[in-house]
Amino acid sequence: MYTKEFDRKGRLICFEGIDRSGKSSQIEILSLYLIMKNIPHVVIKFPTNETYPGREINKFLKGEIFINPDKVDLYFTSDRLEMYGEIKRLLEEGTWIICDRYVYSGIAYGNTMIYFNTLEFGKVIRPDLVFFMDVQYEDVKNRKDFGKELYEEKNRLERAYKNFLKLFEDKDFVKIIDGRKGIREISEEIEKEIEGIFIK
Ligand code: T5A
Repeated sequence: MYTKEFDRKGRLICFEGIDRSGKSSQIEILSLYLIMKNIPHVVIKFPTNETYPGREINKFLKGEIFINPDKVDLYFTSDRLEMYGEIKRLLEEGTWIICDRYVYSGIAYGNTMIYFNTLEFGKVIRPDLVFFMDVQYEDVKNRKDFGKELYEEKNRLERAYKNFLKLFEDKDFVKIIDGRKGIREISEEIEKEIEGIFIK
């Protein structure tokens, strides 16, 4: 799945989980922590607003435009493909990248694995660490704004959750976080993990 290794001075840290699992809340806190530690970093939220497919997908998720279901995964994948070059450049120059979703969302939510296999295979930049926010549909269905987006629906989230578990089983670069804990408790766990591995 991954591209050839290159000389990276920065770190690539990704957050994954089902919708409303608390990724953005944690990334906001982590970003403040990295500022305190004087670590230059950039947050990238997939789908992005940096690329044409990313912008189209964001409109689609809000129900503003229609995209044929057969093409949706292709848009998600194309968005990432356009961003890998920039991610590599930033990592080489020493900037840390925090990703709100990554290729694993493409696989866990995906309808058409073939797009992933043919287009993204061999191009993904390997993350240094992935935090998986472990919460299920029942835990998030009453969180604020749940259900506003097209994909936030029971069957889809249950399927994505199971796929994430399968994908992350026995992966040493994945840290599973109990996302039912309080926001502050989780952020302390994340900071401890990052401090332990990357910050001397
Ligand atoms: N998708 C994405 C694909 O199908 N294929 C792909 O390749 C990719 C990249 C993206 C959708 O697209 C799909 C997956 C998604 O369905 P999105 O708008 O980017 O849609 O959705 P999310 O990434 O899920 O972003 P959300 O903002 O919805 O969720 P977050 O960031 O996980 O959650 P957050 O932090 O905003 O929190 C949600 C609410 O919960 C509260 C917060 O205060 C907030 O109100 N909260 C907590 N409450 C209790 N306990 C905690 N620990 C809490 N943490 C946060």
